Amino acid sequence: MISSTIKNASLPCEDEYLVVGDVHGCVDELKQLLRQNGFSIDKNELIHPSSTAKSIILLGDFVDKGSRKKIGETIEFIHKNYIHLNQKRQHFYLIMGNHEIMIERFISKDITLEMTPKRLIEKEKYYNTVELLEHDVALKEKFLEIYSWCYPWLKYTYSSEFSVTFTHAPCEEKYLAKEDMTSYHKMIKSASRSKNIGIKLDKLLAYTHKEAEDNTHYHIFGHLSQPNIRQYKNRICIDTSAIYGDALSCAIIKEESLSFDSVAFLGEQKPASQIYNLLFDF
Ligand SMILES: [Mn+2]
Repeated sequence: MISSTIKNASLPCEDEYLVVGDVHGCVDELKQLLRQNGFSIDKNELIHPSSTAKSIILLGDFVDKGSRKKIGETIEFIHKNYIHLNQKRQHFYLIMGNHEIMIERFISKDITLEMTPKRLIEKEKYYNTVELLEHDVALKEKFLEIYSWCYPWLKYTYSSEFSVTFTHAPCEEKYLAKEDMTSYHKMIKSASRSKNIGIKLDKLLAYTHKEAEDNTHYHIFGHLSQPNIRQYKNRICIDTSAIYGDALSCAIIKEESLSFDSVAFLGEQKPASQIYNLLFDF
């Protein structure tokens, strides 16, 4: 279960934010994306920003789908840099994804997670981090710490005209940036695509376009593995399917400006495969 402790989710607006979509073990692409946006990485894998006003947000789903080696490296990289970058004040933020939630439930032996044969197949097919953590106690401890650091949502408010809310998954407006457990779950996972195969995302998640507005109060999310950044009015998906061989993307927020950048899949591991279900395809 997600911690019910309410964390202050307001981001200081004097900082500039690099907001990265679903990493899924693509740690090399993450490092490259950081390097191309004003961060250097030293021989100990520590991140150094070019200015103290630069912060990083990862939108969740850091793990699973990638190779065991790369998932391990991703956990190590996030863990050490979370501690390193947040020594004086917070510069590195993590948002909870549905994969982090499920892995925590598996490894903490959540009794509400029944180990049916179907569940064991799911574990192998979708949650390959679990097996890795079951065989590496130190890495499991690091993962659990990372898990405890995750926010269900974050919000950047620059002015009455410009704000950006960040969550892992898209969700209905009524759940966005709310503090109850139902809203937490809605911000972390939207309706399952694997249980709704053949249904177009724009039908399955119709609220993403129906509730979209023509203003600069943005909602940026990941989770939906798209072939490129998808935007409709103030709703933006930045999960550009790095682990499926496409790219790792980020949004860059500075004062009232919003821009994007990407790094193509580097081929350091075998890509996963999927059939794309396009968002905002009308
Ligand atoms: Mn996800």
